[in-house]
Amino acid sequence: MAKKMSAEILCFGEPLFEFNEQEDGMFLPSHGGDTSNCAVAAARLGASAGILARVGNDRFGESFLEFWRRERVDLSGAALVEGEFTGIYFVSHGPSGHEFTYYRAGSASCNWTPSALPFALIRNTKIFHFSGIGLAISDGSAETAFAAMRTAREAGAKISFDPNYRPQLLSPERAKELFRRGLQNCDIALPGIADVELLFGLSDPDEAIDYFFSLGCEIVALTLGNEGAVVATQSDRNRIPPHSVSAVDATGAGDTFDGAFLAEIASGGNPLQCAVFANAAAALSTRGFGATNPMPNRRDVLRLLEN
Ligand code: KDG
Repeated sequence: MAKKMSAEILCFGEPLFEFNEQEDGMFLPSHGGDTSNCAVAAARLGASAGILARVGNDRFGESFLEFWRRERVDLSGAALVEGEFTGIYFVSHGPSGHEFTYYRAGSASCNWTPSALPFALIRNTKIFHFSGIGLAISDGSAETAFAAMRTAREAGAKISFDPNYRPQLLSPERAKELFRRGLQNCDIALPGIADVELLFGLSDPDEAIDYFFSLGCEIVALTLGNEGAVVATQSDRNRIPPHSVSAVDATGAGDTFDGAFLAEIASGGNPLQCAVFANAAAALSTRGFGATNPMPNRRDVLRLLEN
């Protein structure tokens, strides 16, 4: 582990090296993995964000370290593990949007155990973010995610959770059980409506939000795909309309929303301001191929919001 010990937003999960199909049929190499995407989005917008991750000691793992360094993502919680490998995935684009093919079973991230956690780093963070994917890839990763979450919570951090359901990784029954536990322990819920409908059978945004409040969440920012977002606290609920942009690839749009939302929360924004900003950042992130390449910086987001 590196020496520096601080990140206001700390994201736990699996980084996946990405190969994203272009219009010419070639695959563009890049960096993905939902919570890494969230950390990169936040850091690109100027926030103090860090990653809690294990990658293999291979070229993909090294490439992640170089990438995070370039993006100013704090690396104190990143481990390059000897003898293990980094997961990869391919993105192809069909009539119903992007499709993922994974090569990740047994990756370094699947082999997390709670005893490997950097507890001091976790205790220093203001916001701890994790997702359904980190709960889905292995029992060890799920156990470690919950242990990290508990440590952060006991030290006074806000907990943020994005269910991010991937049916290839987990049965709906197990997902419901694990995600409910994630949601019962989070302050900020960042779900997407498609996942909520698939898992909990709720397609109406208001019913979905009421359900998250019943589990104990304080703030819910629900993304609605290309229909914008809804953000709610117990006392306030607002619908945010979509931006019209020429989208080519929505991979990582939800993660960009998460990173932008948390970046704004960390700097003291109220939930509505944060969601308006995040909704614009997410729209901009769909204009190019790849989970992270097209993520905007702060000036891009402000420019879109001014128009
Ligand atoms: O949200 C985009 C992510 O899903 C993508 O980068 C890959 O983390 C990933 C996953 O497990 O699907």
